[in-house]
Amino acid sequence: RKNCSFESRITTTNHPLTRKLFEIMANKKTNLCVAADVTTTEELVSLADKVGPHICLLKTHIDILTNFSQDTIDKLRDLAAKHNFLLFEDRKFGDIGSTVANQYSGGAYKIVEWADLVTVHGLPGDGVIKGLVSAINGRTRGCVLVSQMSSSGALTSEEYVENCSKMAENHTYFVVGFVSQSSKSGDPRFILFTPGVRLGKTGDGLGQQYVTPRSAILERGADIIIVGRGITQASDPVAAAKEYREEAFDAYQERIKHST
Ligand code: UP6
Repeated sequence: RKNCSFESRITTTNHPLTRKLFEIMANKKTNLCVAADVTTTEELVSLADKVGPHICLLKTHIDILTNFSQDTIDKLRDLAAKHNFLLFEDRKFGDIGSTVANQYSGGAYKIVEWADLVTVHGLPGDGVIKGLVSAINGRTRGCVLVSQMSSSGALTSEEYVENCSKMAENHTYFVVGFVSQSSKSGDPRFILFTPGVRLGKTGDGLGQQYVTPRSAILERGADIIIVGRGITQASDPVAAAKEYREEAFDAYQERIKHST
């Protein structure tokens, strides 16, 4: 799977968002996802507009904003259309199906109304996926299963990772891929998203563990790198986004070249 180009993987799936993401990555020539972990709407919107040209995906933690409102969402959606990227809410749903259905569609954030993709833990079993799907109401949506975490001491064992792969195979109409540190599934339709990526640092003192973009892509099999503070806390976030984007796309090109 690692050997194939993003273009060639489009036809391996019927999932409209997987196809869309492969298309954006191939056309825009970027496999960078920025983790926009900032705490005000103004910072989030400004960051999204600035890094927009360099990303395929904007990952949010919408619940860390101090001033969330419908305006936040209107602006994010406008920017997603303007720069051609998808919105990815890192909610990490992890409860019974009935509860996640309410968390997805209701509350203050109404995530289902604006996020193309959301993250979900496989821990509860596949009722978590069925619960999310029950709340979609005809919208084009997808989820990414968090099968392995980047943090030190994570409880995501090999067996857990395997079981998440099986869960994904049973729900290909909704699952787009995995947030993981290694590629276990050989199925080319699944996209591997890898966080814990940063240049010049190995950790953050709170359990996060970092590898470089090259290592994530060439050694771990990442398709998309997720970069937060390496970009948001850089003195020049746009220059940093360009740097991560180039290093990640070069590594991807190297990977597909070696295989053909
Ligand atoms: N994230 C991880 N590791 C995981 C899953 N998700 O770091 O296993 C998320 C975090 C954060 C981002 O919630 O939003 O990816 C990483 O941010 P950083 O680059 O600033 O460490």
